[in-house]
Amino acid sequence: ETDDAYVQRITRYSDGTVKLRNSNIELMDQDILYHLALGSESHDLQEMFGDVKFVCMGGTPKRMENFAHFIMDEIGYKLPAGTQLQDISAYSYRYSMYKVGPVLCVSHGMGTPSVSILMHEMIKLMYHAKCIDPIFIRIGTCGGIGVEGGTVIITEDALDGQLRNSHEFTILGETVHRPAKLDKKLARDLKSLHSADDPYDTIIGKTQCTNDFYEGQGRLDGAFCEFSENDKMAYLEKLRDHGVVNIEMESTIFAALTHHAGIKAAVVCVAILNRLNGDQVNAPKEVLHEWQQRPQILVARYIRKVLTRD
Ligand code: R2B
Ligand code: URA
Repeated sequence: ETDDAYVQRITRYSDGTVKLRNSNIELMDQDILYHLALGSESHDLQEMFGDVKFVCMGGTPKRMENFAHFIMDEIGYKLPAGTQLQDISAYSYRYSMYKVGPVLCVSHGMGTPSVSILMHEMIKLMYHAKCIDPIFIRIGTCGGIGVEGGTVIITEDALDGQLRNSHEFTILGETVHRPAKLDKKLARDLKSLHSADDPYDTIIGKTQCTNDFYEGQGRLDGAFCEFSENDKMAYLEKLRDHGVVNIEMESTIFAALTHHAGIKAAVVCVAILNRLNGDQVNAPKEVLHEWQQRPQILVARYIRKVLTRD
């Protein structure tokens, strides 16, 4: 049995619903998803979320609210008469979550700890709600390496700060690595939905995930910098020669936890600058806004395609 077949076997019931790799949860009389402001006893999670097929995550609450409105138009979903789109996790004051039929749109904040907490609770939500084979997609921003601003980048492999294709956890004081694997076919399917009419490129490549935006990404413009511009350029060129096309801050944890849960996942980011040309994000806000719609457009095409096929 391959590693992937093993993960599939232990993470799915025979009807395709999500099975947890933690038997403690089924023994508890209730499970509080604290950072989502939801609970397995306080809410009928199956009724609320049982039809979810796609979980789309991105950094900011506003972007995910916009995406929710956008995907509603794209899939032609109508909210029940007299209702409005509402932030389901508003009272967590942590993350925000919008549901548009089979699509859940959730903000994940910045960096590994924020995404890690959310992923635990989202995976448990999929379990409590008895969702069938959900797909998780991160739509984000990134710094390109030798890639122009506005380019859409689909992650093929997520690498950590030391270029390892895994995420390093510290659990009970011990170091544990879990593979940061994403679904290769999902990445190809997404790439195939780039249109020849799109006035920008959509590429697949390796993504480096760091724990910081400034020194951790080799920037010269943080509050501190103890390396030279030559050191920085040599490092970025080393990344590029290794096949790294972008840097962001969530891909390894996102890939590691979805893979561990047997959930198909993809990361689609837009480059908001080319790091070989500088460090500051100086594109006008209208331009940045338009760029950030590009991953959403690609993911909407994918969701539409799957929904019309099924
Ligand atoms: C991309 O953008 C954020 C930093 O500006 C971070 O969350 C990321 O991965
Ligand atoms: N997000 C990052 O993490 N880095 C960048 O350079 C841009 C966006």
